[in-house]
Amino acid sequence: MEDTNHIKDGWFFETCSMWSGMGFALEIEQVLHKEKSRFQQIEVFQTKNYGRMLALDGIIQLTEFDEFAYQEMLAHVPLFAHPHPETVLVIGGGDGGILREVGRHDCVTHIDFCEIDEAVIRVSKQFLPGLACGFDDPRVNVNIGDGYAYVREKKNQYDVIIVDSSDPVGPGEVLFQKPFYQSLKTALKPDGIVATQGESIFLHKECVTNLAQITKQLFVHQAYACIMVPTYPGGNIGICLGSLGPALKEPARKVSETIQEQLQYYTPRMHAASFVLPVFAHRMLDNI
Ligand code: SPM
Repeated sequence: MEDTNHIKDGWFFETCSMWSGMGFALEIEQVLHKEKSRFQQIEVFQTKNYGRMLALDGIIQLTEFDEFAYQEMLAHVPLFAHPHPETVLVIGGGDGGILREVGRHDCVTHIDFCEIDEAVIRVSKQFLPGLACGFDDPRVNVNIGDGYAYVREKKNQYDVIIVDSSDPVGPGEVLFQKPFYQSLKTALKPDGIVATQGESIFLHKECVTNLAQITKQLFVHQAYACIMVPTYPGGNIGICLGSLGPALKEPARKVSETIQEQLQYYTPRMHAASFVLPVFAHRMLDNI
């Protein structure tokens, strides 16, 4: 098997300063693709038991085994919390998984998409067709460039904005800061909702608290939802949500049978349940 920095004896090892002292490993059968784009190291592996896996700069972005949990929740929680979403912006997520989920909503008429690294889209189209099918939707308008620069030009345009970012190390750092959230707010319509990749309530307390503070300052409603994802560090990841109008913690629309039968994680009960947090999290987030 080809040698990469993160592979030893047929295992991929993920370590990161963001969850220092802890690591995660997946047994690998084959390196399917490896390239250095302008922005990052992109790798696709065939794992032994978890399908294909996409890693950026050595950090697992998704496995075919559990990607549905993250994509469904990051897309459907804000989209079902909104009573009638028509225009949607997706920033990041070059694999196309979030687009695939947004596309399930017939009421959505236009989806702007902005990804900084065209190579992630190209590689995903080649190796992850089950996610990259999101790009086949004629409502999707693809822009390659910096998401922050893109959204800064927009005013009063979107019902829902979804930010599927990598972690706040390197280029992604700006997406976890207040000026970016200010731009998201400006880009939303008066009753719009924003949902962003919100890291782990266990592992990234400072980051989660900071996002909660920012969204509390800028939005009418703010909330943090938890998602179980076995192949993310600690087995969980969160969504940070801000709303200028609708309440966030219950769906505002009926989930049609047609959509429900396509899903593997999201249900109206799971929507509400994802906001039920352990008591340490309430102590962290309730009075900031
Ligand atoms: N569409 C899938 C892209 C995934 N984007 C988020 C990846 C986060 C990876 N880091 C997880 C660390 C969790 N604390």
